[in-house]
Amino acid sequence: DRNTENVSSNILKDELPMCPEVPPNLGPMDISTQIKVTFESIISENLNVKSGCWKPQSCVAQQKIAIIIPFRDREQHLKVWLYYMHPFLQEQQGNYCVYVVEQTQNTTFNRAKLMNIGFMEAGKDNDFDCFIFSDVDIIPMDRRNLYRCSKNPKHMANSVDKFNFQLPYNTLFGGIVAFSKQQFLKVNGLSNMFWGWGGEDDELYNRVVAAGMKIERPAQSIAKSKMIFHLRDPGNKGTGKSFHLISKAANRMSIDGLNSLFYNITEREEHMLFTKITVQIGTPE
Ligand code: UDH
Repeated sequence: DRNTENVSSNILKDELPMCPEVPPNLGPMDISTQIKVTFESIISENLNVKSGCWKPQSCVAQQKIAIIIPFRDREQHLKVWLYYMHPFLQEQQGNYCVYVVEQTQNTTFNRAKLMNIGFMEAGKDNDFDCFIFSDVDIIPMDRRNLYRCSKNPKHMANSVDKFNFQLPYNTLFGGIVAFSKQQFLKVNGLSNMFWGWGGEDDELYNRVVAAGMKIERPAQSIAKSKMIFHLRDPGNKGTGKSFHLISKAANRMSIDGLNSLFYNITEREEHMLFTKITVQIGTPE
């Protein structure tokens, strides 16, 4: 009967071991950012992914991870990302869901706001422990670069081909960052005030420091990643006005961020390979 069924499935669950902290057999991989793939072909190779989510069957993952991608009009990049990242995250035995947060057309892009929205919306679906915010155009080249949260916020794009695999400056905190739920709440998310390209990542770095945390980075030898070549998108011009905002991060942190976030969801799509949340986020004041 149903009761016995429940009991036996609980026993089965209890018997699963925890997944190891470092999954076995990880190493470098070959990637080409120029591949042409279709959603159909990616789905056919990832039949166990449902609404962008997957978890290991042989062990219990230590963290529940939401991957958040700020997005607009980069479908080709998204396909390349999904093609490589679903198998990558599965090799790492991650319990994860992918969220694509799409800004509606015709307004200036605001990457930080989309990241905040991803955090809020994913948090309504599940009790995620860990949030990894990734640009759609960065693909790691080594599976040892673990998509996991750590004791401190983690910057994971510290060795990108575009910058000759070097860190261009010490406080760089862009591309891919990982925050536990508590860490992200502690900095009140990102500022909502950065419209157009640049600055929001530097401001986030200052928030982390102002909140008394340090940042971590993986060893550069395993953090190598490729950026898909592209030109600056229309609607994402740098304003050059961010310097003042960046330097005053500590003062604004408590009033500008998750607790001052307004948006309007216009669509939610449960794609096999991701959940897409389309939002109106307004325009610069
Ligand atoms: N993004 C979009 N659509 C846009 C703008 C940005 O999806 O229209 C997202 C996407 O996830 C992207 C991220 O925001 O990866 C960061 O934006 P970006 O790729 O423009 O910024 P990045 O600093 O690149 O990575 C700047 C390259 C400018 C090209 C200059 C060529 N010399």
